[in-house]
Amino acid sequence: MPAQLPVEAISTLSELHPKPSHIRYQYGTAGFRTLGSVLDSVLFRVGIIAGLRSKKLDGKTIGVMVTASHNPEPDNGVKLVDPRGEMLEAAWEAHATNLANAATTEDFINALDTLVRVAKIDLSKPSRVVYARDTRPSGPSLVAAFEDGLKAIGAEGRNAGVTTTPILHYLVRAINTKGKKDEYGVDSEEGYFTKLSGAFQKLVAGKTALPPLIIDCANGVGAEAVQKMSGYLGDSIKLIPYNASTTTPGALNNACGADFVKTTQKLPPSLAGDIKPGQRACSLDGDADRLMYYYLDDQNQFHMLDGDKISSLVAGFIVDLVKIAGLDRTIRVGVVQTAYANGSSTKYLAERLPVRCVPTGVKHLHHAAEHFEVGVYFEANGHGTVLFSPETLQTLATHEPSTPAQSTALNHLRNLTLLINQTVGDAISDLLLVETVLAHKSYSGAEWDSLYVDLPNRLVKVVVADRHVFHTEDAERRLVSPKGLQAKIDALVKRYDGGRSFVRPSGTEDVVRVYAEAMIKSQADELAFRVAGLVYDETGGDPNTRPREFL
Ligand code: 16G
Ligand code: MG
Repeated sequence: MPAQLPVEAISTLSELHPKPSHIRYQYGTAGFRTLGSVLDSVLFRVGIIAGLRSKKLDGKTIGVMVTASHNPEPDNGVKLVDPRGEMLEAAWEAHATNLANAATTEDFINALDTLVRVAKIDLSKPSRVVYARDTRPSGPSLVAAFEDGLKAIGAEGRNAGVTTTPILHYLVRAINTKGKKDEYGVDSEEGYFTKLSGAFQKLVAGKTALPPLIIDCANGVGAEAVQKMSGYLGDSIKLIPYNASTTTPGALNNACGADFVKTTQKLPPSLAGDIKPGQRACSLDGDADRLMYYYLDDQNQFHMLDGDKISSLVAGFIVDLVKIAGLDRTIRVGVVQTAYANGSSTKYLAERLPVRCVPTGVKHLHHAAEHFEVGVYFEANGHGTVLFSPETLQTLATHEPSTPAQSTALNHLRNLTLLINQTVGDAISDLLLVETVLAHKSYSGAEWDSLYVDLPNRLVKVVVADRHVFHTEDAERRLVSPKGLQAKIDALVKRYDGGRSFVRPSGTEDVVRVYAEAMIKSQADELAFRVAGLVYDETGGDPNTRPREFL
């Protein structure tokens, strides 16, 4: 008889983690995410789901990260990581949603039974799960609920403690490739720090010393990782962590962090006075998978260097190295962006290399980037990385350079494959990458910034009765429904010099987002608000409560 679900254990433990009756959960672009206080049952169930996913994949290790990234401190969340360190396969997102919403223990067990049958899971296989959490106060009790889930399904758990999302992704890949040809690194935090810092030191050896870098850690888990990384970097670069108060209540992501900088286009107030004209600094988000750079010019004016600027800097550098190494016929470097990419960045990049636009969300970018030999992907919000295809890694490992210049470029490329965390966007890996390029180019923040001039832009949220009536096409750049709305937007956009605007439902908040850009700031603002007005009216918004700025 085939192995059975341990129904008794699941049932007993499930009763300790009942689902609140009034909540509907959804496994969205960033996993399950909502108030930490209502996630207990979800975490318990995710423990079981992770165990089943591992069994389905022949006992490979699955990752689970407990975090709500840049959200406010009371929120929390959880996401699953597949064996290569990538996001959970889409079909299982639906399974996870379904299981999280089963009303009772009995319904939950029935849903598990169905999943085991439909997905043909062999329950006799082993199951292994590695998990970690960020610094949120709700973390420890949610992890305890999750561990009950592991116990219920009989999965072997490895607790990676408090660490960043990208380190957890690294661990998953390192564990699953251990002792294999494509071994990703030693499967420990130390392995991660050693791998990245070693590559960085080689890449910047002999270059002009880099100035110390102020890092706003969003009062999150990145602070601990930055401090640890500092110890491994020797004197190659000095990192100065700011906003490193991980235990101060309410401090996480509050008036600091990458999302604050990107959405307000301002310096975190806690840094004011400490960064000097000409100096650059950067912000991580609450789980250290996003990165925003910025600097003050000689007039003390703030300038932001976002994901698009990082992408342009990095892609240009890699294209040059590939060319110098004599590999430009075999290795095609491409860039993946979303509709939020600044129009100037797209223009700058498209003049130099292939550029693809995909819908918002890391998994879309990641998959599109895999189609290039070297795929550079960044969202404007600062999440991104660079992927080297297996064939490219092979080419880099075996290529015989014929000149000293080729040999140097080849070595740099090899070290880049080690420096870059290819599983997912990683703020710490990305900032070392940025510093590498700046060291090679001897660029200041201002010189980097001058690669192209950002078009002024504006992002507006519209609260609507039902955001699910909004459907998009063409990588979210056009609406297909509500019918007729896109034509109105088109007519409006035409009236603005350099105008571009698009509307999409958020995947993480109950709002519709409107983006607009134009040649001058006041026009970008006006266009965004006018389009927001169209959206508001279209969905039956009450004229008396129409926000005033929607003209
Ligand atoms: C999530 C996504 C991020 C995306 C954002 C958009 C992952 C890991 N994260 O944070 O890539 O930019 O959602 O949010 O995929 P929105 O749909 O609310 O605009
Ligand atoms: Mg994040």
